[in-house]
Amino acid sequence: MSVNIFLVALALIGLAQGASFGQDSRIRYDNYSVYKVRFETKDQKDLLKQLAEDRNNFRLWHEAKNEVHLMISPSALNEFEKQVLRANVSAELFIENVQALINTEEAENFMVSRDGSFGWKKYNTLEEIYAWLDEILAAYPVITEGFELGQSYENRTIRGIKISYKSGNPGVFIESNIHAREWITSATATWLINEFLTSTDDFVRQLAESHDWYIIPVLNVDGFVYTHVKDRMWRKTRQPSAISTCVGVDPNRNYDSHWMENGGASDNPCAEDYGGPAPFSEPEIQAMANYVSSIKDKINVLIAFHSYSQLLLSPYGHTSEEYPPNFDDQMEVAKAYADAVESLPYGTVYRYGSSAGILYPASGATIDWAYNEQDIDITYTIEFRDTGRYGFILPPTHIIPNAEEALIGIVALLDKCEELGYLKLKTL
Ligand code: 0X9
Ligand code: ZN
Ligand code: ZN
Repeated sequence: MSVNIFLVALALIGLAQGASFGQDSRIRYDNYSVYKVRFETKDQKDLLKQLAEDRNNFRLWHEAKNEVHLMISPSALNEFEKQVLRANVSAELFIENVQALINTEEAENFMVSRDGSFGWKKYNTLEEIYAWLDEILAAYPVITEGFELGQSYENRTIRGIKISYKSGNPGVFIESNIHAREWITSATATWLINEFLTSTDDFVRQLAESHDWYIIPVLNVDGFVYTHVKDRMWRKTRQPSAISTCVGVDPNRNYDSHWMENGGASDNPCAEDYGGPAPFSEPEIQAMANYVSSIKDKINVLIAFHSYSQLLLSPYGHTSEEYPPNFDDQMEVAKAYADAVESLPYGTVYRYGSSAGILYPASGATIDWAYNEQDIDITYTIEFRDTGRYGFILPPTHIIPNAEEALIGIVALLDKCEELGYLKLKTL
């Protein structure tokens, strides 16, 4: 009896410690700031990217042709200021304290749901998303079908949903949350699923019913869980490296298409864009590739959701020397999306172009693999809101406006695809 009480007490202490350990062991970003740095020459860019290699103090949030967004630890601010002067570039403070944004986000999530219920006024955990998915599948058994891509490195199931109102529809595939910290992507994907099933708007019903949808709300499940329990700013997968203490691979550099070419990925396991020890080294990406291959004849359009910077990016990622044969069509399609989004009262502006053309070489990405190796002629990366004010920690009040933009954008994109002849059935 007393032994039992002792054991119960021990268990309770263990639980309490576990809980506080879980809390306290979260990686914090107190007084980490984010600067937007504009540059002109390659030397300036190289100097800045070299800074970012000191991973304890600098982290690259975003990179484009003429600017980088750098997160900087408080202790490295002096060094940063020195380098900015030395390189003669201009730096603008965007976020003063990353931890403050994370705290606000956490408080907002908690205020909206103390009970772990699902919704779009907050960001949901993987558990909440999967529980909601189960409800949706149960509520719409005829139109929907759940499927599994496979297991992640940490043995989580990667789940997807197919929505099909009738046979003979063109197929649209949506990949979401391949990058762990890009929470707005799964929030948007789940909102779209809900709209496709419940909306009473004619134009949404028309869109939903005339396409077959294959949607993966969270592809990088391990990384996503890790951003919720440990490090809000995590990007990669969670598979350890055999040659380094650094963990994870950039899953959007891991596909077997021009893998590691042209500096489009790093061979350093500590880098945020590490391509992995081999193509398809990540079980999540192998699973995704197997699934897409198995249904590629049914897929007309593939869209990968990312954040942030409000861009539509088309192939190629591995080179800007060459452009795909249907590049002009892709630009028309992108323009349709951008124009539609801008016409909403929010007035949000999206820019577009090829990935390597307007951003940087990025090889082994989903959309390039789908385009180059799977004969899917319209593939897009969409980088959602915002342009840096909040970056990855976009307040939940943006979820619905962002999702409305995605919806109207996708309507316009698919209308243009239809007009240009991209929605014909591939196998007859
Ligand atoms: O670098 C990436 O993987 C994407 N940007 S993000 O900030 N979300 O990490 C852009 C990928 C676009 N490039 C290709 N599709 N090749
Ligand atoms: Zn090649
Ligand atoms: Zn991304």
